Amino acid sequence: MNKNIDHTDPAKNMNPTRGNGGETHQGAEQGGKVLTTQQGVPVGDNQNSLKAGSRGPTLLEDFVLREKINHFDHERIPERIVHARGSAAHGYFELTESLEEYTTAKVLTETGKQTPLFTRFSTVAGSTGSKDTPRDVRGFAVKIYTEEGNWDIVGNNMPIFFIQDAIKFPDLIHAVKPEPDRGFPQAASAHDTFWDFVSLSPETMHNLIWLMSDRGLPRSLRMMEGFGIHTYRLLNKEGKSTFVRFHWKPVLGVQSTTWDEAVKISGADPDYHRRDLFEAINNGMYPEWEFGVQLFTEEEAAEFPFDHLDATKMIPEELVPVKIVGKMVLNRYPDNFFAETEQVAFCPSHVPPGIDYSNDPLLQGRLFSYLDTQLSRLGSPNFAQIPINAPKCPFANMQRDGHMQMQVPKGRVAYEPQSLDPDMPREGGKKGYQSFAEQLDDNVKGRIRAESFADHYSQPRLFYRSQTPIEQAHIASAYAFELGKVDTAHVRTRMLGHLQHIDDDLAERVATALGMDLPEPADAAAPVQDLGTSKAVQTIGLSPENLEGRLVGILVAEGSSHSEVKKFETAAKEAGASVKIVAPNKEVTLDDGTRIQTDERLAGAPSVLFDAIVSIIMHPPAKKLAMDSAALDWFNDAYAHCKAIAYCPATEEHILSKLPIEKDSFVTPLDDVDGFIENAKTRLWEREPKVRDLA
Ligand code: HDD
Repeated sequence: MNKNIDHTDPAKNMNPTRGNGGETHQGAEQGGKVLTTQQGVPVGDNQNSLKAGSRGPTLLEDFVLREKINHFDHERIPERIVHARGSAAHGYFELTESLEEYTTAKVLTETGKQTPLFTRFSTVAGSTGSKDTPRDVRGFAVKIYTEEGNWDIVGNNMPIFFIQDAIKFPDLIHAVKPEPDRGFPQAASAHDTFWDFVSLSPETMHNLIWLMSDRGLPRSLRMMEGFGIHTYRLLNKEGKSTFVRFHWKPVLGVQSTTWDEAVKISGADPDYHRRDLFEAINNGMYPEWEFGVQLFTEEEAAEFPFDHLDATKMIPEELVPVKIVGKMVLNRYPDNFFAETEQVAFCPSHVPPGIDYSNDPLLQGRLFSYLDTQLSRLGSPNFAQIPINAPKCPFANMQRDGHMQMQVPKGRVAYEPQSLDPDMPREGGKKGYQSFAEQLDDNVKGRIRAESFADHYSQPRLFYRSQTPIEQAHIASAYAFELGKVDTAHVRTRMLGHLQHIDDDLAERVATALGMDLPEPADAAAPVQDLGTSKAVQTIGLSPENLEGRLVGILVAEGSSHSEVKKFETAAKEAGASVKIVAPNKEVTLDDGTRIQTDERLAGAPSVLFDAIVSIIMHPPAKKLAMDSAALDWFNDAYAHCKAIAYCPATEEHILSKLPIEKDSFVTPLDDVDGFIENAKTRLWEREPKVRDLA
């Protein structure tokens, strides 16, 4: 029979729920804050429920237990229907060049001022608990708390979208989400329903080729471009409108992983991007983007060889250069994931005066959808009162009541116009938000798609032809991989029909990799144009030649040379990289007797987590490591992913000599630190055809 525990004095008692009962509570009596219920009633014992006797039934009377469990049972809210998995950070926006000529929006006219913002990055298809590195579009949503109201730029890391009209969005998403009868695949487009839908919707071809490119596999959230995508309007003092597209350009450049790497990272660290963002900000390496605009007039737009209201078309930078006018810096990780990252509610309909919409039919549909989704996700029209969503400027209106009302409005007046209370808010007339007085044609109502939206292949062609040969090989391999997962032959055939309009070589490579013959080309709704090329759409070409934001892994073991470790660590850090020390054990003693705690054990830190690797090990441990598949994979994968490798003599003798690793210019001995640092800035893409059968 257990001895009864006196729950009224837990500090004095041995606690059976903790260890062997030897510990005592570190509670309020030791000076901490008192734990209370939601009603503020102090809780005496948070370890034991109220029972009738020590082994008797739990009593319904126990309001502490019931309140705690009840709240827990309701902790989850519905996840976002798309973009469920995301990571976010606080920061600021700063304008460097005024756009006063084009807009009245203060955030775009007052230079030098820092305006707070919150940015959430996301994958599209996966659930909230899915991995960070699927092949997918990434959401790039920025909420700027301007002094004239919140401005949400809800964009992606690609400058275009899959569809032209919002009415197709539910079908697109149903097609890419796990198939409804079987519930898989999670966070993947490589399945029949997705390719069935897109192959029947040729407008998807442009976003598809971006998705198949390295842009679908970002190395880090800090190394992605962001795009507002749609054409918006800027309105100036005179009410004149200028069309605009918004851009975010990462200071760290655009960088991606290889597909094989992304697959392995998802096993090694499903939180790869979230952790990277967290660590970068906590280490003071604040991610930064330049903010740019493409500005053009109605007359200029009329000359474009595509329709600027069509969200499946980008405006090549060669046609309208991106003017850099500001920057975004992310400098604070959220304090609480749920309260901020999960509850943040973006709506493209949140714009301050001076920024307005175009008639892009995709944008118009979005203006309805986001507000609607927040009502079901956050449960109340009062979601704007949640701290992360609330404007940071004064706000006042006659909206009242509803679930979770947090405000206590005073007075008898909750309507407008009114003449009883001079302090209540009134409409602002010319000072308020003005919509552009657009002259509408004498249009006929109908479910119509403009003729000017019909060209679905010219821009995918421009994209493909702008890539380096290795990027083209990645694209062809990605189509082959994804279509290889499609069981329905006619869907694959239909896709090959589309690819021929994009580029014959691409179509042939994919058909060969699938072992299929090319069918007749698909019917094209408009003639395919040769729009030239654009370097701005490359990935490899846009990587900066420095080590900023990269991670170098140094493998050590018992007896490793401390001075060599220091040498590489210092050189990598001086070049702007971070360094992690990896060893077979969590702690090791180096050659000078220094005992260090490593950052990672080898078994938990495969080389896919690093941008370049160094091996500094002695002969006895090297011999042992040569029999460890995790160690062999460490070198094999770094080599297969075209990374720089610096090796010591023991590594060479016991490990590299056993592996199919050629000593090319990126596999260098320890004495060439400078060479290693130089190599680590990029990848030896010429190596790739030797290690991978690309399409
Ligand atoms: Fe959307 C979320 C981006 C078209 C309906 N969308 C969502 C998020 C991003 C985008 C980044 C996540 C925001 C966050 O982090 O909370 N969506 C886009 C872009 C689009 C686009 C760039 C095209 C250019 N979306 C689009 C259409 C519809 C939606 C056409 C519906 C007609 N999107 C939603 C949504 C979501 C959403 C269902 C889910 C969660 C949310 O809104 O807040 O309403």
